[in-house]
Amino acid sequence: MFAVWSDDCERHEPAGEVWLGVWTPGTEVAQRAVEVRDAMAAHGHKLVTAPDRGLAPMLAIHDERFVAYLSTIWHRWIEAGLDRGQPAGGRVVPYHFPLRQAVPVLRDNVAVHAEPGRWCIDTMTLIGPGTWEAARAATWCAAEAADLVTGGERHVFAVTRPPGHHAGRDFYGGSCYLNNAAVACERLIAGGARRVAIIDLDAHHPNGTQAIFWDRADVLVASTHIDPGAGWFPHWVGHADEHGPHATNLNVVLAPGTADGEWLAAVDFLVAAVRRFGPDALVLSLGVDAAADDPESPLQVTAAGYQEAGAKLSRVAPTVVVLEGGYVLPTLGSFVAATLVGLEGGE
Ligand code: SP5
Ligand code: ZN
Repeated sequence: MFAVWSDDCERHEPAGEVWLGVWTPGTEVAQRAVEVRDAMAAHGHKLVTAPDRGLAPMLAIHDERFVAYLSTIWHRWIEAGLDRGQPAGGRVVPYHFPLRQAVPVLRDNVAVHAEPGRWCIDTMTLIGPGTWEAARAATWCAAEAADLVTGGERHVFAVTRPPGHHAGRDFYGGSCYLNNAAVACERLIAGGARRVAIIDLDAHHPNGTQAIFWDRADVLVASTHIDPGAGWFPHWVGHADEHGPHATNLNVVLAPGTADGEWLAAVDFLVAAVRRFGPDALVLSLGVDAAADDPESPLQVTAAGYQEAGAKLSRVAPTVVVLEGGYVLPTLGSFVAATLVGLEGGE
């Protein structure tokens, strides 16, 4: 299948994550995209470069002022001298959060160093010199993949990095800035799909994707993930009782330690719901951080499990696959490749 790629996706270097007040090494590194791209080439997939589409794909999803913030904040951070004492290049880190119950009016004229808290949900998702260019290019990959599917391809993979499923219409976090799956979904609809389903296999709940499509009757968001109630990101959201006003949101939560058998049963449940929904197209948010040795989740899924999940999805509808999480560099590419083998082989 085609694997859509952009060199710009390597330009984002998080240089760390501020977690529980400590500057820890970042997990969402540029090498992830390189590993996945190389695995695609090794498995005979056809690499194509995403063309520059400017802001149009992201503006079909994201708030204009949010996009203005993302596109300018790193330069303004540097101009304000806020990189003093930071890693080379400087990184935008929020420190103050205007919670609903604390702030009567969200004003525009705050200090540059106060702005990030308006848009960012955590302290782990830093913005540096190439972050904007990489996140923008990932939306180009997603849009190009969607248009290839609209043009008749059965399955297309977009090597989207940074990932996107934790980013909402006007917020970012969880190593995500712009929601690539949502961009692909909206492009499929623009191309004629009347109903689209998004299946998310990342170990974490897709809080951004859920929020974007919460009140949409024409988009089903179905995810299985580590139970946020068991202590895992995104903590406040992703529970089983979150269905949305049209019952087009489905969360299947999993206990720590869940392995192939139960995980695949959850995938079966999602696939059955998607079939009942009857979509014209599918977006697969493929995070492979449910892998047994992934440090970011306690799920215990094997590469064979991912391949089986791919096979279960192969006959559902024409599919855009976007990359979400997955942090074990030596095996990341093989998990993605295995899923795509299942997806194509199940036909
Ligand atoms: C796209 C995706 O998979 N995002 C994952 C976001 C979850 N991050 C939670 C981080 C919790 C602490 N991780 C410790 C690593 C320290 N570097
Ligand atoms: Zn994840």
